[in-house]
Amino acid sequence: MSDSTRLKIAVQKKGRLSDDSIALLKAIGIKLQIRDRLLIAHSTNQPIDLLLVRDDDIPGLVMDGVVDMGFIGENELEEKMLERQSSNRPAEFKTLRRLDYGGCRLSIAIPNEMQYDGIKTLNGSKVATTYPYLLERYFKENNIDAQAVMLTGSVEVAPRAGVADAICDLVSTGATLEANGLREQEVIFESKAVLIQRAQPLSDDKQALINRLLPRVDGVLQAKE
Ligand code: PRT
Ligand code: ZN
Repeated sequence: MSDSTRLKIAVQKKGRLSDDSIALLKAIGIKLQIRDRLLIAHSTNQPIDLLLVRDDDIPGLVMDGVVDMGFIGENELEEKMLERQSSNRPAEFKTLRRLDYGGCRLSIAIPNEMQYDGIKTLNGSKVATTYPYLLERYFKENNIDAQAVMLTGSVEVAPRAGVADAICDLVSTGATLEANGLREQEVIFESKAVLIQRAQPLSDDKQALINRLLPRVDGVLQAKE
């Protein structure tokens, strides 16, 4: 059994958010011993345990109250929230802080040779994406009648493979789009990493610990400005 008195924080195990999230926890004075391949890491100086998981799992863990806090990209968080809302599953959380890393945008990109005359060009098209709920919301808001095609990987090759006409994927430098003969056309969502807390109330001790940690997070963010 896990110790329910210890604050549980979900962090991406391996990926773009891992190093910065763990560095932030260390910078606010949490000593951690992280051993490869283990799902859990205990702090040696605070009643805190880290749960090291895939980023896709973090919104659900927080929304189900399985962990108390999580570090996650807003793109993934918003997508999972829409997905859960559509099936009436718990989708609540509190955003504690927007962080200074993990920045990217979710954009629609089209093959270089494709004519583009505004978003209405997308009517009747298939758009490959890992974020169908965000994309469908965008279509709806803009009265576009297009189809989101779900792909969990290699989204950028979908037009060349004949699977879709366009793509909707995360962009940071734009190098991936360029390497695949695609050009960015519409930004549909801007994202950064955020620190979130579960919506369900915590014990007084846990909430007091979070309230002590947040000013330190602010201090670290300000020092980097
Ligand atoms: O294994 P796990 O599921 O945990 O990891 P993952 O592969 O799903 O996620 P990961 O580590 O790639 O990304 C985690 C989070 O980092 C994302 O959800 C975003 O919030 C954030 N982030 C920031 C990015 C990028 N920048 C980014 N550039 N996530 C992905 N990319 C990819 C993008 O999908 C595309 O393939 O990088 C490529 C584009 O980059 P540029 O620089 O060529 O434009
Ligand atoms: Zn993922």
